[in-house]
Amino acid sequence: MKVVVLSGGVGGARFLLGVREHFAGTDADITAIVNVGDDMWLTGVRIAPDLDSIMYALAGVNDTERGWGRAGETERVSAELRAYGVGWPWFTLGDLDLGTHLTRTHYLREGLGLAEATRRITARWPLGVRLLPSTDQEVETHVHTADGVMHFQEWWTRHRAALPALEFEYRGVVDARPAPGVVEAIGAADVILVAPSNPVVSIGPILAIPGIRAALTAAAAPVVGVSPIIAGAVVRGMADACLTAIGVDTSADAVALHYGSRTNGGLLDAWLVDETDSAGIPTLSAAGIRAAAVPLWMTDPATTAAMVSAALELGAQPGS
Ligand code: FO1
Repeated sequence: MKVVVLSGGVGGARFLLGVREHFAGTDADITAIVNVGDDMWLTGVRIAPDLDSIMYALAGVNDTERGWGRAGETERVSAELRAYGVGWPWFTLGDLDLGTHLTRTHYLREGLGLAEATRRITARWPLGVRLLPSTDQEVETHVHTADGVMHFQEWWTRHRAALPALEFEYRGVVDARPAPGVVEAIGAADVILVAPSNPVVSIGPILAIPGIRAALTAAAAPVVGVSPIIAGAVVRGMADACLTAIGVDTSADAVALHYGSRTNGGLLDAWLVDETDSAGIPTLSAAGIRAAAVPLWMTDPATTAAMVSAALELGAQPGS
């Protein structure tokens, strides 16, 4: 079975742990198409937070308490960079993490694309999931606020998404193309899952890459999304600040309607919501999105695997 997952970083990583768990012991081929909108150049290195969050989580070397970066991390280089006054004082590059950024930068400087650099970097660990960046081009999310325009990382980590966002701009997207393997993976998939990642700054920049939406629309496989919103609140992160900015309510139904039904040129065939959000199912059905409700808390890989199993069942049902 060929499984494609559209994914952001931390939430996507948890979801992918469940996908891998669900298919453990089978010959399933799992590909994650990962957001690059959070990526940036800083102190001479290329940082790809979502690719790295997923790689570290699947490799079991992530810092589960802090939610990002490597476990057992030290910050000696970062302290030196601060002493020199370079980089962002509010953005810490751990020493182990810097090893990843240096390796990536080395490959990019040799002329490889991000997809090939990622293939070589991830070969270090038996992840059980192939990680594909959505694009090899540099597409970076910038946030327009009343205080000016800034890179997504500055808005997110320095301002904790507290500055009201007026607009999200996926800078560079018009010239971007899907990374090698992305369109092929979508076309060959038996099922396409949309992780419960931030719809605006994680899934949004993937869908905005010219060619990806068309590939999803044309795919033979069902597209099943999992709600990142439970009972009107974000499961993690600050997605509500992003949804408000684009005029979408923080509710499971509103996010599904924002993605839209494939029957009307949108993204989804089906949408999995939490049990507490089951009241919205008839509205979604009326909009051409088949929906079901199950517990959506991704407390551990086994619980998440049960959720993945429900998403696959929903995807396999005949169309609405
Ligand atoms: N998040 C923080 O809140 N503070 C940091 O200093 C920080 C550093 C950092 C370095 C590398 C990396 O891959 C991620 C890092 N993150 C940090 C997490 C990141 O800013 C965001 O959580 C994601 O980009 C949003 O998904």
